[in-house]
Amino acid sequence: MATMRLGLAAVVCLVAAGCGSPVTPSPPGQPASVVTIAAGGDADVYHYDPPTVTVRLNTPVEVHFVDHDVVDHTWTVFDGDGTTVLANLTVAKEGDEASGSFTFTKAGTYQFWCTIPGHKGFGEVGRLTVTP
Ligand SMILES: [Cu+2]
Repeated sequence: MATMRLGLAAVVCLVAAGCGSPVTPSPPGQPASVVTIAAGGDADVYHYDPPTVTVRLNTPVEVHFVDHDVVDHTWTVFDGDGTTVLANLTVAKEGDEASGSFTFTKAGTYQFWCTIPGHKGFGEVGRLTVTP
């Protein structure tokens, strides 16, 4: 019973916020089921950390999007033509966090960018890969 409780606590901790670590990048190229993406920060306001994310086809992924500076940001995943939104999270101030569970049903590579005017042009873009 104690082992079950410990296991449940670990799962809750993972889902909650990465246990105190603001950024939990998945190993490059490895599909992740829980992803923390940061916007802004000391080095550059208009960037994502990590800028690339890999997830598995038809498998829910829990995304935590955290704002590390004082302006709004969005994490918006677009289909290839750039007009269809596949996923969207918005944060409004430093320390703000938005979370959502998304299931991507088509394998491929997608772009995400911040839809706040000007931010994409400053380089706030990234890439999401959905692997079979
Ligand atoms: Cu932004």
